[in-house]
Amino acid sequence: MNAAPQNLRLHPGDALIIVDVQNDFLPGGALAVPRGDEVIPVLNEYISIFKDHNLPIIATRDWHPPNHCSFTEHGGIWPTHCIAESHGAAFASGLELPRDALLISKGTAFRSEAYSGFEQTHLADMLKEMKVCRVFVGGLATDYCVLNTVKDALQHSFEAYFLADASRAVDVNTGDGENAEREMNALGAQSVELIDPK
Ligand code: VGL
Ligand code: ZN
Repeated sequence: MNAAPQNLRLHPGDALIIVDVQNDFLPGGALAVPRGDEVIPVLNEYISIFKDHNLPIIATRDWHPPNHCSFTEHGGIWPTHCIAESHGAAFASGLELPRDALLISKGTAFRSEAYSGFEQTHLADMLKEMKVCRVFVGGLATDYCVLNTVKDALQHSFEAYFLADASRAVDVNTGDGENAEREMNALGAQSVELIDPK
């Protein structure tokens, strides 16, 4: 239970970033990620580990206006999803986010897509202010918001780890998830898993 991710000793300067674990991305949701619900118990384990180490926990959420440019009816490629304040945009009820988790809303401007938690948000400044050096990123979906959040973390000079057991891919095309993981690894983000997942 209290195992750190795979041979890594967590220390001050580490932070957990949970990406878009929202109803619309779960099975039955508007933009369901296959087996997306499987990340919840695993992320709850990561949450409890980071909490035990007194390390910051950040949760990003897709938080779109009703006319967002990513929606098919407005010229985008996705079904309408994660409208700010809607049930679909709420965090999965089983996700045990601590009260002091830091929330990052993204994709809030109708004109621009924002897959990454760093895009048009204060996430980078926030992390630097907290003296964070390493980020551990997992959630939904591997091939979009997790991938882009990891890439931006590296761009901002954070060390980034991909929580492989706590992420699932949309897989619009077969292999998208695997390719995304390969891309993250090639850019320098190591994949990690819990030592003893439930
Ligand atoms: C996402 C597609 C559209 C994600 C968000 O969270 O990965 N994917 N909006
Ligand atoms: Zn979106």
